[in-house]
Amino acid sequence: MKETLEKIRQEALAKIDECMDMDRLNEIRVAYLGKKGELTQVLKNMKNVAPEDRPKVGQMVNETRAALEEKLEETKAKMAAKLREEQMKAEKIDVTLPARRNKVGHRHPNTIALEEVERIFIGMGYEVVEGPEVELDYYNFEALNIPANHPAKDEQDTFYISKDIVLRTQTSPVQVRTMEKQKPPIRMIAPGRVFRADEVDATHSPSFHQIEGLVIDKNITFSDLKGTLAEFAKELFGPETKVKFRPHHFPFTEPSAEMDVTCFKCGGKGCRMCKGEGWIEILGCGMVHPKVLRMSGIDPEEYSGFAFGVGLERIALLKYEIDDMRLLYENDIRFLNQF
Ligand code: 2U9
Repeated sequence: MKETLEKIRQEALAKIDECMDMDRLNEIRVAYLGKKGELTQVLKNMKNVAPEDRPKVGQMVNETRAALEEKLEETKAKMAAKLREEQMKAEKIDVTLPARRNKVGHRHPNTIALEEVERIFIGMGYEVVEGPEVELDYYNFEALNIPANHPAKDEQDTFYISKDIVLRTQTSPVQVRTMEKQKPPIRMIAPGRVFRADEVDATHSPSFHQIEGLVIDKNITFSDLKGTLAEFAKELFGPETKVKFRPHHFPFTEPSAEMDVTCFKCGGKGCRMCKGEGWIEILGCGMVHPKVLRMSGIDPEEYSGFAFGVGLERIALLKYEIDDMRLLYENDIRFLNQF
């Protein structure tokens, strides 16, 4: 028996020594230590061994098994280390390769224009306030003196979510909400996305941006409006810029006006930019209607105020001499890179 076990041991160790890969190593393990393996067979034949010899034979089998297991483990570890070494060599990283250049994005023309307008008004002591894009019909129309039968409320112009809820068509609801919450003095601008059921063309989009402003205090007059907006125009288009006000009508302001600025390209002489006019229309404005003040809980006998509204895209198109609004929404990197 001793010789048989020694033979098995020598044979198995020799095979392990010759073994070149993991699969073969596993085959050897099964052939000797597996259920039907040679060493296991020896144990099964124990019944043929004289009872007094059994403990001794059992011990010898165990020693052989331990020796084989140790050798198998050792060989397996060596193989794994070799494999890893080969892998490391194959995957060597060339740290001298230049890194890919990081593409840094930059601000959209709308964002540049918005930050410029915000800078100007913050400098004059205004707060920047935002509000919901999905609005109650009340805040978007009713509270701004736009009655039920007004053409602006037509489904042709407004996206309705339900009878009482709309996608805001102007940022004015933000001012109304502020007036309800806050006692005057109020000095604020409300920038944000607005929605109108317009077909897309070079100057229209169903979703665009506005910046509206509101000032409410005691003794605010049209002179405050003119002075403020003239200063704004100078800051935005240059110190030579002059302004002119033409009478207009808005339901939420009375009196109302539109403001033109002298063309910043030709200085007012007339050019392609201003279509030969010398003037460019830039915003709408007016003194807040007493009914609008009263509806939001502000006494028009005690307070007065002015408001204005300007299209952000209009400013971006003018300032950066872009001739088609659609370019602002396509996000073509060749276009955006220019600003
Ligand atoms: C309150 C009271 C009055 C906001 C105003 C305009 C005039 C105006 C247009 C400019 C171009 C909209 O984007 S546009 O089409 N806006 O002309 N907006 S006065 O008046 C308000 C706002 C809020 C409580």
